[in-house]
Amino acid sequence: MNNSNIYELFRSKFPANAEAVFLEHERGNLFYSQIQNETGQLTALLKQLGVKKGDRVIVQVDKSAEAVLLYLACLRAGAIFIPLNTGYTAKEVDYFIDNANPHLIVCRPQDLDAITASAKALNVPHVMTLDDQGSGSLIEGKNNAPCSNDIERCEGSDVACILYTSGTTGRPKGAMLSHDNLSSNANVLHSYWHWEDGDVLLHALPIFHVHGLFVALHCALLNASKVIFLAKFSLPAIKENLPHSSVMMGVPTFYVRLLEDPEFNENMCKNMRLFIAGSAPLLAETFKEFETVSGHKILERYGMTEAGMITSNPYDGDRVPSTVGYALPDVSTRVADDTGSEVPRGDVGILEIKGPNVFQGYWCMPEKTAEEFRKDGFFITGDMATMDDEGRISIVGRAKDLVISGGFNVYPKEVENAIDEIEGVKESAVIGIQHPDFGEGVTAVIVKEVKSGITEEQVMAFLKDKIARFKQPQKIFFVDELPRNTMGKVQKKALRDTYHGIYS
Ligand code: MCA
Ligand code: AMP
Repeated sequence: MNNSNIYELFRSKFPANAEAVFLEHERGNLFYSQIQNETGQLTALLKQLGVKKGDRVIVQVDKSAEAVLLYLACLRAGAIFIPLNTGYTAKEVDYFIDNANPHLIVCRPQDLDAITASAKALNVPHVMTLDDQGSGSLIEGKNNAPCSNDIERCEGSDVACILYTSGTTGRPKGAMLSHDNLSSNANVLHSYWHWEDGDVLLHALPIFHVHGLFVALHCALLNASKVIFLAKFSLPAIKENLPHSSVMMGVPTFYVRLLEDPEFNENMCKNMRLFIAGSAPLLAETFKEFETVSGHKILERYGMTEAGMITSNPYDGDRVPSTVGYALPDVSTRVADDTGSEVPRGDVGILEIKGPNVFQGYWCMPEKTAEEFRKDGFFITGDMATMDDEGRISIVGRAKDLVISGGFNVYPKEVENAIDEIEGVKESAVIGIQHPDFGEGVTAVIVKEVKSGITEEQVMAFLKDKIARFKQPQKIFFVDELPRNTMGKVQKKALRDTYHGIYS
């Protein structure tokens, strides 16, 4: 019987050459030939700690080669890996710990006290640390552990990872992704984007979301490619490394920032084969300007946490700005009305999808899962789209109330709930307004209680420890009342029209 553990797939592609570099990072190189032993020791450590197949491991750490090894070791052990955005506050992390009920939490040393207190309160058996230099109690434990040869036997439908995504109710949901969800998507992207021998990936994304963790790293692993692994996006580091790279993946903000740099030029891209963008809409003007300056047409693709990648512009055919291309092989898509019936080609509807990439449901939330699937198995993405006669898809809006800032999702309800808790606030509405750098800027419109003298500074001070920095409003406006329709629902479109242009 085959083992569907995705680690087995990666292992089958490790190159024979002992000198082949996997991650080139700021402290040196991690070689492909080291992965099996390094993850073997981590797997043994996980077992010593009592982590069994299906147990959850929450990981909120800075980006490092060791963090990638920990991810691979969790896969190998059959544990369920749960990466968390390092921007989340202790209060937000408490929710995830409570919801996921992990056996182990790996955190940054500076968060150890807070996490230990939460772990104690929520009966989590183990907390370990890992810092951005690759040190911590996790690594000490690993160095003292034997090297396991095991790769846990998994069914394709076994859950490999849970990634939290917030919802319109403001309560984050854990999307369960199986080994088959991940491997089917990785195989498709590897071939769709024509990965070649010798490709080098420039990696500047965080590794706690689908884009940086799955799309980027899985493609590189399947190709046995070298990854230039930057701790974060920084223009000087990107400019220095672009000439030695052939593939880069980024959120639109990466491309906007590159274009603002007067030194960025075509020569820097001379070895580049492919620039890929996603996680948020890429403006047509960014696509065109980038082509003029670099000579490259950015390949835009579309996806979401619940399904990995769903559509892509073609590698060989036309890459058309403001479109996200075609459904990937094996993925079925339809643009539907609110009953799930397909609308005529060219009409706007909600994009629904089905395929081996689509997740297994939300962790411990069967009713939420049921709400988002049609009876025939199609998942309702909440994105508004059109499809032309050839099947080319454009994302034209969102039916869900969501703001995307620099590629990070912010659910207005979550921010509104936090603001509404503040004494002196009667109610609030949070909207996304076009922003030159982040795509959308989180913007709050607040109605004070009568006689309240609450200020912008007080609101920001209150939010500081409540919600992650990227969710906090970039601008706040106080108004006498919010615009409402006859049903009493806040008219966010009217608010977006009112504040349009405030960031330009
Ligand atoms: C940082 N800040 C932000 C953001 N990032 N504020 C709003 N939105 C953000 N995205 C805050 C910082 O905390 C800082 O606050 C201030 O903004 C300025 O920081 P700056 O140095 O300019 O930002 P940065 O650190 O350079 O980060 C910008 C970034 C980063 C490089 C665009 O946000 C990023 O790497 N985004 C990628 C997100 C991503 O991977 N998304 C994929 C999700 P202060 O000054 O107060 O300290 S997966 C997904 O969506 C689906 C599946 C898909 O299709 O891929
Ligand atoms: P997440 O929940 O972080 O996985 O974000 C997924 C959402 O990001 C999708 O539902 C879309 O709204 C948005 N998204 C991702 N890629 C694109 C794209 N290329 N164009 C427009 N929106 C996108």
